[in-house]
Amino acid sequence: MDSIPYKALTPETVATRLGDIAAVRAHAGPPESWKVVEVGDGNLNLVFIVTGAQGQVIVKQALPYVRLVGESWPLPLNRSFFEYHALIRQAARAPGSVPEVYHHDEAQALVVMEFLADHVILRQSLMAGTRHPGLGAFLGRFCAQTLFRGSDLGMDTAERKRDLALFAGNIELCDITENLVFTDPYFAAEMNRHTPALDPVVASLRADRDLKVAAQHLKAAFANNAEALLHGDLHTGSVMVSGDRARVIDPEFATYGPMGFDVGMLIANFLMAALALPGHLDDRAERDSYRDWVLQTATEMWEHFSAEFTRLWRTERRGILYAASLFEDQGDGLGAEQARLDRLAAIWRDALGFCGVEMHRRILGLAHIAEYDQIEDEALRATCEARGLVLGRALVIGRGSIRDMAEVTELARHIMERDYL
Ligand code: SR1
Ligand code: MG
Repeated sequence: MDSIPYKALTPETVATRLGDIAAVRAHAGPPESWKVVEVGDGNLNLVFIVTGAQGQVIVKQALPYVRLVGESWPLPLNRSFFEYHALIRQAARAPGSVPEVYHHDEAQALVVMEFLADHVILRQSLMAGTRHPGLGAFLGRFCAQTLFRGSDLGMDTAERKRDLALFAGNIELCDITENLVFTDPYFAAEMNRHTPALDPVVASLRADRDLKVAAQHLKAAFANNAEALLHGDLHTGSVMVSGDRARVIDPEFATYGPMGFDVGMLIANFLMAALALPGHLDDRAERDSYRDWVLQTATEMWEHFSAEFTRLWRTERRGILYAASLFEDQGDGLGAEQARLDRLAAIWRDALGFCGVEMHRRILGLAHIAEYDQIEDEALRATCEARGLVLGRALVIGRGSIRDMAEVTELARHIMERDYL
């Protein structure tokens, strides 16, 4: 397919167009046996499940526009190239945490990858009240391993500069994040939407000078601080789960940015899942118990991130920064520990800020989340969303003084008991 110009696949054309690719046949069997369905429910791409005599594969193909909006919003196909490069780096840095890639076709903007049998999108699971043992640990380790090993702490200067240049090409997807996450929620941008009953809270947020300034400081950090290769869109729709197994998918927004971005986005999506539970679980006792599990999972995510980051700092710090020749080699292990704590504190502070703006944009911007959108009772939805807006603001503004996840979850529990409309 490399030689022909890009053409979007359909279920009917997948077998003809991919049937000769050995890597695909090896996993799905002969194309005559394939059954193909398109299952993409994300904002951007086509996703096909190919079921053949020998097994199943996923074919993900970029469309030349934003699927959520339509052809009026063109989007470059090269996001598939960045997704492929991010996936192979994540597989090397956090083995077993992402689907295996079988084939990439740059011209056709597609990646053929492992089908994750029995897995569902975590966001769906969080609405259904399903527990996944070890999820926080998995996500914390994934973040620490991909972010540490994809940064100046783990990479030498040549590898790092080359990679930074490569991912600098993911321009339009960065532009989406810069606008949709950090700017649009804070004014009446054209594509924004929100539940009408939120109007008074929205007006007060948009008139909140400190919040707007803070959101722009966070945008500056996202745009200027190329600290590590990020997943770039690490919400609970980018995680698939089955019992105690999990994988991270969809890194097409990959870019170099601040480590706290991935971590903060994950925390935000767990907090919103907890805040939206009154719309999904009717039984009070069941809901409270599940809320505790969700908040505990977010807490464990941060704790495992922090512990794994610490382990990597002590055992794999062979990159450009904080050279052992300045610290351990001089008998100054304490200096290295001081530097580590400073770096973790900076990541934590950033993460809280990114967490807050992610909560705002999922309620006020273009791209909402199912946990809120699927609450049919509009008054209840507005009540849950208003709590999200209030918590988001508290995290952005309080990011310099909130010390740990215990304080975050305490704040969340306090806000959950109140009505802001
Ligand atoms: C126009 S794309 C909107 C959102 O969908 C993606 O999943 C990202 O989260 C992006 O911000
Ligand atoms: Mg996605």
